[in-house]
Amino acid sequence: MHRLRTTVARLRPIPASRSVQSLSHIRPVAVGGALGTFQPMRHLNAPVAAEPFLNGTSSNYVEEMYFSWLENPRSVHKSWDIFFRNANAGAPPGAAYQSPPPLGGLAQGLAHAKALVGAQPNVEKLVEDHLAVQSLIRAYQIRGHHVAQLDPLGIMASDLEPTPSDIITSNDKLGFYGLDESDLDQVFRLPTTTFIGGSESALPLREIIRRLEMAYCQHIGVEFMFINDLDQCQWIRQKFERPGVMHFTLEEKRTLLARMVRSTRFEEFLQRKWSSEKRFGLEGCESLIPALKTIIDKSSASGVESVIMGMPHRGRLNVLANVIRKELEQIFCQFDSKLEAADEGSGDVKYHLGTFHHRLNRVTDRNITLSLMANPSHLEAVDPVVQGKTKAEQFYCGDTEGKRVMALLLHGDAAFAGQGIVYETFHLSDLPSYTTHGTIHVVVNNQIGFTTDPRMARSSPYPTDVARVVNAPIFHVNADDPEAVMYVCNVAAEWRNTFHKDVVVDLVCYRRNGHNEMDEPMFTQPLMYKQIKKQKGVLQKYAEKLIAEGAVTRQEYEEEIAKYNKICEEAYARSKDEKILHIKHWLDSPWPGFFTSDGQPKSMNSPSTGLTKEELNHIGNIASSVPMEDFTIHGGLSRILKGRATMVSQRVCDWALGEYMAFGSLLKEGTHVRLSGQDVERGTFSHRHHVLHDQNVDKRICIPMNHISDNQAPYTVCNSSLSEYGVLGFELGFAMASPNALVLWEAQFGDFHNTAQCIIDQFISPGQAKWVRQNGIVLLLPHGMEGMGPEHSSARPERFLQMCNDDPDVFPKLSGEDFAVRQLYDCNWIVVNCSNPANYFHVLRRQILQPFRKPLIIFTPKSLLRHPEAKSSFDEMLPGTHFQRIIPETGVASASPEGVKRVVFCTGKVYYELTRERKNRGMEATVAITRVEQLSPFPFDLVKAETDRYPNADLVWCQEEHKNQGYYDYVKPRIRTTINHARPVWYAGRDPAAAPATGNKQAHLLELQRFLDTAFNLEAFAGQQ
Ligand SMILES: Cc1ncc(C[n+]2csc(CCOP(=O)(O)OP(=O)(O)O)c2C)c(N)n1
Ligand SMILES: [Mg+2]
Repeated sequence: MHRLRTTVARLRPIPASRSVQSLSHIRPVAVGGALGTFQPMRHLNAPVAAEPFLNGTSSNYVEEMYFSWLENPRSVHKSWDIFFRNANAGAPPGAAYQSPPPLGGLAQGLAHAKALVGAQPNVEKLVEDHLAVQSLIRAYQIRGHHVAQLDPLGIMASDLEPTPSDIITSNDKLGFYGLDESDLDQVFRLPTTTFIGGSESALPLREIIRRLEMAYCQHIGVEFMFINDLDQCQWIRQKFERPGVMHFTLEEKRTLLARMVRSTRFEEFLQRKWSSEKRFGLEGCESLIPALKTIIDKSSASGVESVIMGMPHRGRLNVLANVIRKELEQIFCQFDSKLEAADEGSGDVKYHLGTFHHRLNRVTDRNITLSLMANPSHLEAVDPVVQGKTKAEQFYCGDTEGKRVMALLLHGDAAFAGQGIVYETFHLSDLPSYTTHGTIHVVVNNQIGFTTDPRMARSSPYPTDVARVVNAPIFHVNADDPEAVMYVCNVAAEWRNTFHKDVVVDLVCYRRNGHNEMDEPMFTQPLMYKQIKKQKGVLQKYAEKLIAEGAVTRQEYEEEIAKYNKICEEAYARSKDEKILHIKHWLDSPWPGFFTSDGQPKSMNSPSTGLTKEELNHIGNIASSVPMEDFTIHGGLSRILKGRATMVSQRVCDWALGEYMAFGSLLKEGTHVRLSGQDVERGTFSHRHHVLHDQNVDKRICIPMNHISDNQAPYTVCNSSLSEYGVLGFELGFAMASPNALVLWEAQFGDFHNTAQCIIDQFISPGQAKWVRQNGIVLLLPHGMEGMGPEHSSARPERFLQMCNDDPDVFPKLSGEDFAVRQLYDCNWIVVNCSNPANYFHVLRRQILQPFRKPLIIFTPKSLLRHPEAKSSFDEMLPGTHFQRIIPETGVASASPEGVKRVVFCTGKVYYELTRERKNRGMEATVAITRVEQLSPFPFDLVKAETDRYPNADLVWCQEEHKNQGYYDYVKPRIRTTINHARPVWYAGRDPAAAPATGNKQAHLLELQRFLDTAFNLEAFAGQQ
């Protein structure tokens, strides 16, 4: 391990260091053979010595006071508190003691104390020495991990900062505390903040140091003293300090060896059979397998029934084989390049696929489900997805404390330190709507990232420092000591089970080969790899240890190896029979009952998404009320609710009410709805107000949506942390767990989605193609050119449209009534821009009522939220109504289509600008305006109907976005294909630009007017080709 610097401040043992400071006569002494080391002389005139009352014989009493004070300053009398405080703060001689306030009964006790302390001459040394030993113990607890032997290669020292001076690596270091060798046999009372004594309450200094070394400086380095909770610190101390904690039964050792055999021999088998295939082997960190198995066993024993795992490439196949217990032949046949793909979709490489396995845990005899999530190459991107899926599983089984479902995340050292998503995910760990009640993180710390050394890859001492932000304990362990690994994994699992908080196991190991099996590591890490070549394998080392101990015979060991080789060979033979590669076998999140047995949708119908007027009224009334007694809402909100009530009585909806109708009805029908994102509870634009706050009682809230009906599904609406990558990933994971939930993530403004680009590009857009796994997540992306400047304007529709998989050049076969549903079924995601609340309502409901799941991208409005014309009548939401992929012209122009000179196609808010302009110009009869509400999959059939309807019109695409942005590049070729290239498709919109919008309001309005002029100037394109 290489460390650039250590940020932890040096702990000063207060009285001793004080005495060092106040001592000018330092003389060189030779201690423990360290000749010439400067040692402070024992200083008997330390501040405490000058206190007149400290000259008695009552050492026990003073000690008692002192230790009580250390534990809890309030447990001793104020006068002692002041005294110890002053002494610790370095009060000058004689000044530490202050007279106590005259306090009745206590005064008596003090008088007694004074009488006692007045009698002992060397009490000041005693106090000083105990303070020194206390500091020494604390130093080991804080910094023992600095000197622990964590690196199997033993090369970490090359980059280490000097060993901390307060850890006793040689006797001369005792001087730091004002102690010397003669103190080694002196017996010291142990403070309550250590457990090294076991049943002893006092130990000789020599033994104290030995036990501290055993606890903190062997193959385990415990980093935990930054945790602010005393109980948690005490818990960890006793787990590592108690003498004899690292004891394993014969059975445990033999199981551990068998697991090491599997882990090691699996990689060897792959290497033998496919020596030129990349597999990102685990060699150098084989103890990862027993580590994970230990965590799973221990968690299973404490009631965990489902473990959801995410991990990168390193050792993934091994984890699939030996932890998840994926059939070996399924893994081996992935290496056969001649296998045909059986499923739709493009598939993925073998070290990205996920899987799901339900089995009996043999150690605990309990059933357990293990799933490994599929993931892209993008390191750590899967972290929040795992969290979201874990949360969802907890939610569906009512596991409010994480006792039954848990997340287990694996990391590489370089990625853990380097990728910001790790930090973003940690910050979700304790948020009420996002916590999974503790994740166990395991870092495969092979001290390298591809070809890059840690000293070039991070600025923190450890790759795990990021975990400190959430007070997660970090257990560093030398991965060449499988028993130490097993021990920390047991403790990690117990920690999670006890405190339900995150914990990190840092497996310090090495990478025996290059980054993959084809890479030559000597190009870049010659010395490290010279050392690695000399390194005996961990299995061999451990087997020799157990054979020497008599825990296992050589013959038994060899039989274990032969047994596993046979298992592999047999599976290999079976894998040869596989002719077809079923990606379906690699599903990580099956949705039982949702599809037919062969994975098809149960129907190809999309039922009406309308509601009865009674339902609309009922939900509308809930949306306009405060369904809780004695609940005072803000006056402004009362007005908003009153406005909603008026709308309901007038049978119209604005945007917020349309959304309410969609969510409320789905909840009533038993579908869970979860809306997450920054400030979604109120809504960025203050239109939603799904959470009402009592103006008189702190934190008292009311969520009317949860008062729709008695047996409704629960509604979750949650303001998120300020992270897009983390939160969108989380919601995607949540949506994976079940198809029976409407899961929505809303961006504050649409353009902020790009900090979550990786989730969009790697999971949402291609997820089904790569992993045959559908997902119905909804992205709400506020979008619109409203003069707000280059940011906050564009949700970048062009990017989403560019990733749609429908062919611009092929006019689809329209046969069959289910064309629209089939089109949805075939697409990778759905992109819509609704121009009215009814259509928004329908598309949200369609998302659940359709017989399959696809991601849905919705560009949502800002100013339209309050636009008087952007309202819908209840009539547009009644039974029989449905989402309109296109809203055709219904005005004067449509009545006499032959007279129409131009059809303007558009989408979203610009429709209202176009209709206003048309009215101003009196062109209702000559210009038809058609709204394309579903951009993708492109409604070829309906666009054709529109273009056929207006044979004498020219065709214009109008958008408020710049020409190189927005929708133009997507719709133009598709409209052209629709009309068989018979007519041009003209453009009216902003000119191409680098930024999405101008920062100048004046320029914004000018641009708007200019493109509206173009849209309504029937001569604008005359003479153009
Ligand atoms: C986000 C991202 N950036 C870059 C890469 C390319 N890459 C693949 S593995 C790797 C090194 C990873 O090092 P580490 O996390 O220590 O894992 P190891 O391979 O050492 O197990 C890199 C840079 C990637 N996969 N993902
Ligand atoms: Mg690494």
